[in-house]
Amino acid sequence: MNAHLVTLEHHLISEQRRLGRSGYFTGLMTSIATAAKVITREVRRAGLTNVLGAANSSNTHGETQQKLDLLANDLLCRTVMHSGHLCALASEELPDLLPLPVDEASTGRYTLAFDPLDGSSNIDFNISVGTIFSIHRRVTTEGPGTEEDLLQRGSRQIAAGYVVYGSSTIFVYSSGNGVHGFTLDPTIGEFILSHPNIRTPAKGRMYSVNEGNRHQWTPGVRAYVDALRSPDRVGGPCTSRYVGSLVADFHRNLLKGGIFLYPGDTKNPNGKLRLLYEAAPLAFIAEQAGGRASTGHLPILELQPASLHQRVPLVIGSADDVREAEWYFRADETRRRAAEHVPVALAS
Ligand code: P6P
Repeated sequence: MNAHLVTLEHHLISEQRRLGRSGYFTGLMTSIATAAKVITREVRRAGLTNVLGAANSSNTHGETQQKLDLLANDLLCRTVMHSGHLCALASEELPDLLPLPVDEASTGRYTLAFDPLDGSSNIDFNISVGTIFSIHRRVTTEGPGTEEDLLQRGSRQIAAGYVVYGSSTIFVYSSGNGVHGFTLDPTIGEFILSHPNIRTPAKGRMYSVNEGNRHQWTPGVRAYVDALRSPDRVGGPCTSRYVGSLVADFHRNLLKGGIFLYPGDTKNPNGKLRLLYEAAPLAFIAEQAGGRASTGHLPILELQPASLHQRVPLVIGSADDVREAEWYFRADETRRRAAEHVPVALAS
């Protein structure tokens, strides 16, 4: 029996009071939660309305956009862009910054970057999808926000979170004071605190990677995954779980323990996932929950973004598992430097 009912709004206001924050941040988060409720409705009805399947368009990455991608993007943009809290906004579905009304963009204190519907290619098959978002405080002091306000290190996020549209809709966020999960009660339209203070286990028994890319992996990645699968591993071989929907894989590993990898490989050295609105917000959540997130070599939260849609390799989840992966990946770095005749001992 739930001792007392804590809604997302109540939690945000408590955080606001505790941190002595303005209501602007609370207002922005409430707008995101409202969009998540509407996206939930559209995802749940997708098979009954004409929103399944691909739109006849592709995004800046050349990926075919799904109708629900565009709908979710439009919902999020319309919900937050008139909130008065944003100076700049970026979306996976938009090639550049979304121009905001000048008066809003000039006074807005925050930036928002999001992937409106991650994993959307799975929608037609009723597989979980998700929304991922990242919030920074603006750095420019006047006028509409610019890319400079968005291209900040993940360690400077003031909040990040995701929504997973699965068997239920769960809103997970952190504003730097732990990670908290809220389950949508559709009968009252409220997100109710269901996962307070999420802590991810130091080590898990599950790994998530697309093993179809094995032929492109570097030796270190291959050696690590082989170690996970080995019958000689302490505790026996790990279990492979790969949904193909980042938020679903990440959320399961966050709660149960485990590791998600989308490494760079010989075909895509920077992997597939985007830094600004996928890797950085999930890294913030992972590390707030006691986990770890890196490229396999460098901490995700310390990377300085160079562009809105920059891709990065991602190794994220239980801290001990990520450290073990980094140890194997370091062999790749050693080989690379040896090939460049840079003695590792002398390298930075
Ligand atoms: P692959 C979905 O398209 C996505 O961006 C993530 O949600 C998911 O983890 C990944 O791509 C799956 O990519 O190449 O394994 O199909």
